Amino acid sequence: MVDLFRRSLLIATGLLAARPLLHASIAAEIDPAAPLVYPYAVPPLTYGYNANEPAIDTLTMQIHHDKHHAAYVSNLNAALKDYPDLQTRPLADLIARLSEVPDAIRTTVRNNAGGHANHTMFWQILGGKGGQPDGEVKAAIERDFGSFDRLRADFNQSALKVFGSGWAMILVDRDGRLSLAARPNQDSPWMEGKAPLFGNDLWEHAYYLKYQNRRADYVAAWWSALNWKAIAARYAAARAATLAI
Ligand code: MN3
Repeated sequence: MVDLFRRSLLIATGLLAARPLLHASIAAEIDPAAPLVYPYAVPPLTYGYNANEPAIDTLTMQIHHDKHHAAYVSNLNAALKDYPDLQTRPLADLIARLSEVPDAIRTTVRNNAGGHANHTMFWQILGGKGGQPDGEVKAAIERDFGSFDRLRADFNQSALKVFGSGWAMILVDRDGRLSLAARPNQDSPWMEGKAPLFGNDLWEHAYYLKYQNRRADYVAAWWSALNWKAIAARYAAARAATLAI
């Protein structure tokens, strides 16, 4: 059944033909303070599709980045096409002021702008080798959670409690304080004016090809692909109130 599912998914997404493992245009570096503006675009990965192996398999990365994220971006751009006033708002501002988005497109913007925000963050904080944070992030974790092991255990427990699709995240406030949060669907903490430091995508599309129903295995393995340098850059941007998404 899994093979059939995998094959039909490959055909449906046009990935059956062999594809190179590396993205055609890998960005040199991440600027966590660069605002996302209309027309929105899927940010290129700063690492290869295979960089998160074995925690996240190459095919999942290809479909997730090139198809799922691209769909959020395409839907968002289409929704905003006839709303020039909204087009001038950077993404974090757009979703922080959802009440100002007309009824006709508000749900579409919530889901797809949230999806764009969440996935942009997600690609930024992956592509690393896991391990443990150091410097200011390590100090903040030890102050607010007691230890890195405690944060990881609490985060994983929160991730397993998310019913259906959603996200587990660590938020960071202006004072650098960290807190654990979970959000359903593609809701983003920016919708409440809160900044995500890092988070994990718990939609089945993020792990089903490799893990099927074993979300706990995915959640445990995911830490080995984290890029603590990128997370430290996000932390510094949050402290400077320049974190863009
Ligand atoms: Mn996703």
